[in-house]
Parts: sequence; C-alpha cells; structure tokens
Amino acid sequence: MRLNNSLLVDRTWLIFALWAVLVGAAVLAFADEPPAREAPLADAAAQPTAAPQPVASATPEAPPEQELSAEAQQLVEGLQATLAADSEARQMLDAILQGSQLGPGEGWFKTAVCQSRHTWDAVRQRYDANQDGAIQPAEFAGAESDFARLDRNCDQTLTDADFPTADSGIPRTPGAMLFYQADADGNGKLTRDEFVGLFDRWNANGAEFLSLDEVSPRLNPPDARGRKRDDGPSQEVLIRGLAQQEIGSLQSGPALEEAAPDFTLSTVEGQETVTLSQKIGRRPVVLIFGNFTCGPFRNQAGNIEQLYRRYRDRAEFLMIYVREAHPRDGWRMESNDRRGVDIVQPATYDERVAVAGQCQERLALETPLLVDTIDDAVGARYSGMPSRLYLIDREGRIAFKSGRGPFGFQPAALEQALLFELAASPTGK
Ligand SMILES: [Ca+2]
Ligand SMILES: [Ca+2]
Ligand SMILES: [Ca+2]
Repeated sequence: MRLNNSLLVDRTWLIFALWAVLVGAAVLAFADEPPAREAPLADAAAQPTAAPQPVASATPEAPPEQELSAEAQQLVEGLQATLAADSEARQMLDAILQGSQLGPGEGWFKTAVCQSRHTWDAVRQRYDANQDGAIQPAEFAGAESDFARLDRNCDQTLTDADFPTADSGIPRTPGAMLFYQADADGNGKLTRDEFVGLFDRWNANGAEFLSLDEVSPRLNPPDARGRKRDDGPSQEVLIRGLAQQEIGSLQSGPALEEAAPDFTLSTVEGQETVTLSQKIGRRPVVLIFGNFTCGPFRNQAGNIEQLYRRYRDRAEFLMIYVREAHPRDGWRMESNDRRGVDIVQPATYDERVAVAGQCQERLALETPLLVDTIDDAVGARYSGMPSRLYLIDREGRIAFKSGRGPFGFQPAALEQALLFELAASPTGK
C-alpha cells in the first residue's frame, strides 16, 4: 500500500517537474526553507540560474491535469463532505485543487492571519494622551527598556511604523540570506564559529578579504535570481498532507478574546504533566507550537530562545510539540535531507516523544517542551500545526494569535503583543 502510494507520488511529481522545466516557471511557492547554501560564486557564474532553461517552442498554458489516485479522490470527497464551506481548511482544499502549492497568501493563508488585541489603533487610543499620532516615552505606562524594544525603528516614539508588517515568517531579505547560509548546522542559531566558517567558505581563493562585489551577489534573495523550485509537491501529496493535518490543522483554533481551551500534556522528559489552566492567572502564557521537520520552524529556534530568555521571568512559556509537517513518508523536503532531518511520521506517542527529544536537543531549546497526544488533540484544537504562536492573558483569554505557520510564525509580533500586555496589566499587581 505504502509502496504503491509512493510510486504514484513519484509519477505525479515527475509530471509536474517536467511541466515546470518546460515553462521555465520560477515556482517559489511554499518555500519551506530557503536555500541553505548558495552555490559558490564561480559555479553560479558558470551556470547562471537566473535565466530559465531554453524551452520547447510550444509552451503549455496550464499544467497537465494531475490524475489523482482513488485514495486521494476519496480523501477529497471526504473533506468536501465534512468541512464547512467557509472554513479555512475548505479554502485550502479548494486552493490545492486549483493547483496552489501553498504559497504565502494562498488558501488559508489569506484569512488565517495574525490577530492581536494590541493593534496600533488600540495602543494609540490607550497611550497617546496628547493625540499627536505618536506615543512618547512619558505617555507609555511600561518600563523604559520595554519602550526601547517596542521602538523598533529607534526614533524615540511609538508609531505604526514600529508594528510588524504582514511580512512572511520566512524572510527573504539579504540579512536572512546571510543567516541561512551561515547557520551551517541549521539549528536557527548563528554562532561565532559558523560566522567565521562562512567567511572561510567564501574566501576559498585565500585572499584573506572579501570585496563588495564578492559578497553582494551571494545575498540576493532567491526569487530575485529567478531560482526555480526543485521540490514542488504534487497535488496528491498536498491532499494527503491536508487530510492528515501535516500541512496544517483542519480546525481554525480559538479566536482573539475567546477563552483559551484547557489541556493537560506530559513534558518531553515524561516526569510531569502540565495543565494550562493551572498556569493561568499570575502571568501571561506564551504557547509555541512547532515540529522538527518544519524547516522554517527550526530557523526560528534562536528567536524563540531569545524570547524565552528575555521574558521567562515575566511570562509562562510552553512549547507544544505537534505532528511532523514534512516526514519522509509525506511531503518530504530535500532541504531536510540536506540537514540530516529524516523522520517518519510517528505512529505512537512514544515515537513522537522520541522525535520531540531529538528536536529539543538539536535546536538546544530551553523552553519547557510538552508533547501533544498522538491524536493531535491540542494541535488540532489550537490549529497549532505546523507551527503557531499564542499569547494568553491572565484571565485566560487569547490576547494574540499568530497567523498559521510557517508564514504566520513571527516571534517579533508576539513579543510586541506581550510587551503591551505586560504594560497594560503588570504582573504581580
Ligand atoms: Ca503622543
Ligand atoms: Ca518608533
Ligand atoms: Ca547554528
């Protein structure tokens, strides 16, 4: 059964790949992980990737229809019968059937966006006493150091320019490109050795310095160079990924201001259980959903760790380990293979605990780690797959809900909401 499926997947993938080459399309849809390493400059010069391959004169306008297996067809019918017409998951199913490869803004990413009670409008009304359209330090109720962190553009006032935009949680700036290339072990944390290692790799000719023109082109975001996607998923893979909640939860999760659903889960060490409701009251609670095979989640490990170290004394942090997004037997990613992340979707709770432990060790995360039950009880209820962030206030209400991961997973947006939440309702008072 499994063998048949994978053969079929291979075949449909091949058809798609052939089509992609034919039209020379720069498909950069659901970029699970930007290129870990750029080709050495010499190679890039020898084989310019920006120019599409010469194509046959007949360029088809649409991909050939992908024939779904009977199993996938059945999954589609099952989902169509059970999903509400206006649900996020139905939106994603329709997008997949129309050929989406889950790019930003497609399917459920259109509606499952970041929700925060601390919008610019809300904080302006609360703090801008002199109504000049900006919040000065004297108008702000919180600590000076908190103000400084909120003032992202460092102009000594808070305005809407300090609010994170809807930028993807998979940034494609030159700075991000530097990070991805230098983070050699892919654990989302850039060390001194890795930084020096990048210099050494770039300085292969031994000049002991790099010139502007040697560095600059290496950090171009891949879409600017017309990089072609080499691991686009087939419709079949996406449908199965949706049905199995690997690409995301079928539910939408609690909305802003709703009561946070309670749960009890075991820690990865298995020594104790944690019940959410027992954590609520004294301090805000941060929930971090994630999994090991989600490359963008791994890239965020340093951000998560910084957030935890910065606020662990003022907020409760709980990380919840959920279903694998890119297991070997699902939407397998070449970028995972490159990193030696090769995981079969756990079938038992113990198997999931083992992968969660591996994730914790590899990413060196200090955040308390809980493991979701194998039926995905918490990940489904919170729409936490493949990754997501929540902030719960001291009354147990949702104060912030990130968009769906990977694009919506933005620790900086959560940090901002947390700082405003702490200023509005200081802990211990
Ligand atoms: Ca003001
Ligand atoms: Ca500012
Ligand atoms: Ca690293």
